[in-house]
Amino acid sequence: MSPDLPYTRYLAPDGRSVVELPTWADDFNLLTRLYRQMVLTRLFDQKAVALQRTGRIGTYAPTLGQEAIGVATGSLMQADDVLVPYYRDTAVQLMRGVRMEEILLYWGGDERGSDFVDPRAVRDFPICVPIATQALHACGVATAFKIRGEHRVAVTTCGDGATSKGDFLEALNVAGAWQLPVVFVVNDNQWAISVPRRIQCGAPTLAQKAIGAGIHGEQVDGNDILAVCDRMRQALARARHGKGPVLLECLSYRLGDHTTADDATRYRCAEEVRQAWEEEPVKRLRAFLASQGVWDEGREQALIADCQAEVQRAVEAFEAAGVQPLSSVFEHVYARWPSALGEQRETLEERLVRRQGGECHE
Ligand SMILES: Cc1ncc(C[n+]2csc(CCOP(=O)(O)OP(=O)(O)O)c2C)c(N)n1
Ligand SMILES: [Mg+2]
Repeated sequence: MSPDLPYTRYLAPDGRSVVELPTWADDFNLLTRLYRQMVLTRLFDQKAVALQRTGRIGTYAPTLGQEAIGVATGSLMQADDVLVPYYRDTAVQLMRGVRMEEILLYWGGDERGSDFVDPRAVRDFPICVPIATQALHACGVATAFKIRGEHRVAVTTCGDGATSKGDFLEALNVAGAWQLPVVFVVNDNQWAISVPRRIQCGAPTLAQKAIGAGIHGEQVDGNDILAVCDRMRQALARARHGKGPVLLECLSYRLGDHTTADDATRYRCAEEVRQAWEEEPVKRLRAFLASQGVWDEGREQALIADCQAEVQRAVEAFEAAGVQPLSSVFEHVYARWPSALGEQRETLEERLVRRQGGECHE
């Protein structure tokens, strides 16, 4: 059964408006800034995949096709809100001020990549890989905001597959029971690795999972940044002003492989992917901006060159960071040292001393 939940779309895949646009959509400075950020995210994403292919970082989860969701979310959160992200969140992390070199360090297996420098991101959580557990962490953060009487929001993201997990449903439940200032952004990109959305869950929408928890849920076209911004703005305002949590299901498509360790051609057909490319978010906003006379090929080329230079600078900063000493594997794990770990560290130090040149990088 499908309850009558709202679904919002402003722009068709060709960039034409399908309903009257919100008034803020006249702000072309804002829209071109959002567009720049989407292009920057995509170029960075391509570079991250290339760095994995050449062995300079480990596994990476591409964000290709999810740029509108993350850029919209990041553009509307306030600096003192807290982001509790998952692993396909390059777009929103960049909006929060996480540096590209930090993202590369993280995927290169270096803890310094989760030690964000930018003040906007400093209280944000690191990427969460265990599926859906971050939804509960976000409820913990939101509970603290509520107890302290602060008008801040915890924003947490996850995929469609994550909504099948107990952790997600428990998080919705506690958010509803305690009316927490939390927004759940579900990136419904149609696939959970090789499992398609239609066999993940019997409900016609994922947004309706909110109903059982007594919270507000709705769907939005996740390829339409105007729609995501509009609904995200409402969701944040609602949560911030004590009116309860929101589940925003953003319908999108994972255009890339699940991660660089995956080959999606083994389980989904080329025609489906070709159709999904017709809907993709970057082209859609570009077509809208062009139709309004504020974008053209010259601006596009200049933007790409500018973003590529920014990505290149980040790659250089990443490479200049060097490799951490081996002993760093012991750091930041325990406040008080378990004795077994102390022995392991001593053994490592002895071995390093025995090797010529002292500290080595294996
Ligand atoms: C607790 C847990 N179980 C299983 C996995 C393995 N795993 C990694 S990604 C993934 C699929 C997640 O799909 P979805 O939630 O739709 O997010 P997407 O990757 O599509 O963005 C699974 C099962 C994991 N990381 N954590
Ligand atoms: Mg998915």
